[in-house]
This record gives sequence, C-alpha cells and structure tokens, in this order.
Amino acid sequence: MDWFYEYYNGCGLAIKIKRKLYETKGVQKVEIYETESFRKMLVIDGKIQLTEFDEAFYHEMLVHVPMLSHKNPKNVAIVGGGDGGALREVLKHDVRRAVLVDIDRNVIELCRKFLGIDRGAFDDERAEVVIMDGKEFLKDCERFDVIIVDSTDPVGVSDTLFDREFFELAREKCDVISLQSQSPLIQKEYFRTLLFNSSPFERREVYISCVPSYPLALWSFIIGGDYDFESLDKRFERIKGKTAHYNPEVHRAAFALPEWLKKEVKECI
Ligand code: SPD
Repeated sequence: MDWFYEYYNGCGLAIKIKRKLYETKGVQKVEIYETESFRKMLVIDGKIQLTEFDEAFYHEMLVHVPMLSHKNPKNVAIVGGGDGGALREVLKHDVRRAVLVDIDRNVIELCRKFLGIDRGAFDDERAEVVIMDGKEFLKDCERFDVIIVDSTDPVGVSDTLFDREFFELAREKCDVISLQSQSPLIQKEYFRTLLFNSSPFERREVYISCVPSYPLALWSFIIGGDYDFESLDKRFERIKGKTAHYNPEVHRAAFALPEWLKKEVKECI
C-alpha cells in the first residue's frame, strides 16, 4: 500500500491509499483514490479537494450558512464545485433553480462516475450545468439570490475567482455570497487576499469549520452581502433531518473567532 502526501509550508498530511481509481490530465490533473481511513478522495492538481469521510463538514457549512441566512433563496449559482457536493446540499432547499458553473467538464464526469457524492443531484430537474470560467459567467448572467464559490486553491484555473473584479461582478449579481477562503493558519496570504478582494461586499464576515483532510484541519469561509441570522432556528425547519453536520448552533458557533484570527480579519476588513 502507498501513501498520498500533501505538503504546505513545511508540514503536511499523509493519507494511506488502497488504490487509485482514476487519473486524467485535461484542464486540471484529476485523481480519485480509495483510501484506508477517509474512504474515497478527490485530488485536483495535487491538492486534496474532498474525502468522503469529511466532505459534509465542508459542503454543509459552505452551503447552509448562506442559504439559511437569506430569507427565501430560490435561484442559486455555484461557481466551481464540479464534484457535486455543494449542488447536493443546495438542492435540499426549496430552490427553483441551481446553476453549477465549472470550467472543467472532466471533474464533473469523473466525480459522477467514480465518486458519486452528488447523490443524483446532477439529474435533478432544478439543476443546470454550465461549463465555463466563473468570472466570464458573471459578466452576462441573471441575478441570483445566493452565489456559492466552491473553488480549488487559488492557483491555476481558479485564480480568476479570487480577484477583485470577480467580487465586483458578484456584488451586482447576488444578495448573499459565500466562499471558501483557505486555511487562515497556514495559507495566510490566500486568506488575506480573499478578505481584501471581497471588499465590494462591504458587509462580510469570516466563519470557520474543522475539515480534517484540509491543511491543518482549520478551514475558513467568508459570507458577504445582505445576510441575517435572525430566524435561523425557524429557517432550519426547511432542511431539518437532512444534514450530517450543520445545525443552527454550529452555524452561530462558527462565527466565534479566536483572538488571533479576529486580529487577522480586522487588519484586512
Ligand atoms: N486545499 C483544499 C481546498 C479545498 C477547497 N475546495 C474544495 C472543493 C470541494 N467541493
């Protein structure tokens, strides 16, 4: 048996591999593994994107925090997220339309075939897939209630999703946005850049979740726009019983930041 290693700034994570299920190189290098303790794992351009063991910790926080912070989200766009995990979570809500915009058709096809975490979401009649760059999509799309940015690390094809222009366009096109903002511990540059560049959303906050297969397990997200947490318990009734990780207590607690992180955020906002 072999090991998969992901290194970041002088440390790393090792995951024992049972076998490689698939590997391909197109727009991005996509690998899918069967691991010993994290079940199946998706790796893009050498970086772990998800494992079956803990993907709910990530996708549910990325999706339900903004969805339940909006009074009635009906039209939703997901930028990235070709694995289908975020789409699956969005479709737990009473939405009319969920548009997934991903630049890499390979990710969608391989994940549907070898991973299956979308659990049928791509076949849902409310789901629509657009293959194109997310920033280009925003230049000419309708307005959405919520936009969710489920990107890979900000290197390679997804770096257009992290610049100021992306957020200027997004501000015009949604009430509420959420995005993954990397490790605030060991990827401070990415984290700070995202906090700075998301300033078109004048009102924005950082929240955190534990995702064991991501660098140092502490992961950050940003919510921005016209969000409110007033009726969380009532709104949670819409999806109660359908989540493995998210609940309103976890939602509120995710915004309680330690002093060092509050300081980081204050310097950037
Ligand atoms: N290095 C980890 C970055 C993970 C962010 N994207 C995850 C995509 C899963 N849908």
